[in-house]
Amino acid sequence: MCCLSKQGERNLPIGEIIVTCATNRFDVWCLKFGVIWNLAGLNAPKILNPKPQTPNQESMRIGIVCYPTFGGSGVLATELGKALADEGHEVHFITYQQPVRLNVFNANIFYHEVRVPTYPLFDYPPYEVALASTMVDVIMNHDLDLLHVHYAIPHASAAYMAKQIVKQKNGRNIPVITTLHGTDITLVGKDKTYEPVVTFSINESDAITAVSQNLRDETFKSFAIRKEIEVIYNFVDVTRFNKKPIDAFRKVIAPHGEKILIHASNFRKVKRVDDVVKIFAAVRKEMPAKLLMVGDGPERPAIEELARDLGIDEDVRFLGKQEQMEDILAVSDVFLLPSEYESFGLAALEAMAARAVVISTNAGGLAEINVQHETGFLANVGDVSAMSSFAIDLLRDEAKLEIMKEAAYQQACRFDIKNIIPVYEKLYSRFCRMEPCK
Ligand code: GMT
Repeated sequence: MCCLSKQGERNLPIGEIIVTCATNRFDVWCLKFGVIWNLAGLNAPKILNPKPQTPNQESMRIGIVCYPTFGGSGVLATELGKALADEGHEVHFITYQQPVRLNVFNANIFYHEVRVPTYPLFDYPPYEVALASTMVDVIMNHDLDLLHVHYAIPHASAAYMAKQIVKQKNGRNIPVITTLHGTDITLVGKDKTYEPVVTFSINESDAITAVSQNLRDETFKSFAIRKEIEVIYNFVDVTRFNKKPIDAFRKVIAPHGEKILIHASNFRKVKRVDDVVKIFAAVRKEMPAKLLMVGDGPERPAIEELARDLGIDEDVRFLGKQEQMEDILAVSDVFLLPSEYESFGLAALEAMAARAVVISTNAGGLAEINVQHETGFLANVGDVSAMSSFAIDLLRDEAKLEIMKEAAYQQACRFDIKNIIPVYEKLYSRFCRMEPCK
């Protein structure tokens, strides 16, 4: 069985052992019986999957389509796939690039890259056509039981096309599950240019899920959806994020014991990152503090300039895109998320699992996870003054900060991966029964 089928890799069968070498990273990794050897330097083998991977009777072959980037939908889809593989299901990721969180070896995980050939005639290479064709190839050659697509555009319509092709080719009816994540509905999907295709392909999905009650309601408001939309909340692996702070790291960031505030996003307008900087400037006036800015995106240059204009740039650190969020969150006291809209706010949930108190807006589904005055604080969009006051009062009161950190953690536990994966499995098996499951 091969795992990663990315360009530039070689699968070398040696007797019964299959060794896969990937040369697309800094290090050369070799996989041997589920053990990774880092040939570039580390001596000790890293056992990545302690759980036995014996497929259970209900095991399914699941295709997952998502954006492979740092966006919330891609992160969630990847974590879902990894967890399903741990449960013994065979998971096939179909994306144009290896998903950022797909950083482990698991014999049940396969990766299929969507290649989009260019041609001088194409100003816009037809990604959706390439994606649908790759889906057909993977469904037929790996005998998938179902396709689960994350983010409607263009994944739901490409899945519809793939479904029709497979039906015509061999009479199989491959179930398609579409998970709506947020901006595919509230921003991009509503645009007249996309709306007819989005409405059609959502309606043609065998099952539709939304990541919050708010997103479900917004979808019914904006699109003529004829089917039920099930709410399956975002989840977090609490054991991964519940980490002890690394003292040395905290000292580097805040050498004099300053409070640490943090924001993480893709720095798009919808995140209102300027409000993060304004809130921090107000806090900074009252006490020594540091702000960590994780992520990158179009608003970053303007935000760096704003920090300089407000005279707080010395206390603001832009860390760029980071994979080890659990270590960064572990040293943080307050997570700021003043978004214009969040269907759910996965970044806030991860922060809560790491015991950071979330100060956010009450937009979208944020109030479904962040409980006012209990696990964190919420204010109207743009109410910088309220969010600043919440932060200042909290950071001045050490006892209250500790109580709220614990409450944030307890709330995150309700969204633990262990509680949500069985919900997806149940949904899959319902649709799997449309035709015999392997
Ligand atoms: O805006 C982002 O952070 C990216 C975006 C995505 O679709 O990749 O995130 C959306 O999906 C996440 C996972 O379901 C949600 O937790 C985010 O709230 C949602 N973002 C927005 O609604 C703006």
